Amino acid sequence: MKAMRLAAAAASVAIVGGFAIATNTAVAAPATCGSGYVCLYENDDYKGGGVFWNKRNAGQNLGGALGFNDSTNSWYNNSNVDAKWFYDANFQGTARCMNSYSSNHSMSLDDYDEASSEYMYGNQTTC
Ligand SMILES: [Ca+2]
Ligand SMILES: [Ca+2]
Repeated sequence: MKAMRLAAAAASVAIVGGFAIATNTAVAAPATCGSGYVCLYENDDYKGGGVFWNKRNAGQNLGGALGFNDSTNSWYNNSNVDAKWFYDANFQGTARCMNSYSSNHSMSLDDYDEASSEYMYGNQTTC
C-alpha cells in the first residue's frame, strides 16, 4: 500500500507530513466534494453522479436505494481520515484504500465499476 500512498500523494500534492497544506499546485477538490467527505463518482475525473459520505467509523453499501453498485470510476477523499472501498457489499472482498486527502481521477481497469461498499475510518493509520 505504500506505493499507492506515494502515488496518491504525488497526484494530489496534498499530503505533507500527514496534514494537508494548500498550495497553488494542489489539485483542488471537485466542487461537488465538500470538506470532510469521501466522494465516489460514476465517471472518470470526478464526473457523473456521485455518492458522498462523511460519517466516520461507519460505512454503507452502494447498491440498493443508492443505485450505485459497481459504478465507481473515480474518487476523492476530501477528509482528514482514511477510507476504503470494497469489491463486495458489507465491506467484503478486495479492499482499496482511499487515504486522507488523496484522490484517483481514473481507477485501474481492474477496479472500474467494482465498488459495492465503502467505509470511512476515524484515523489516518488504517491505510
Ligand atoms: Ca462507472
Ligand atoms: Ca462489486
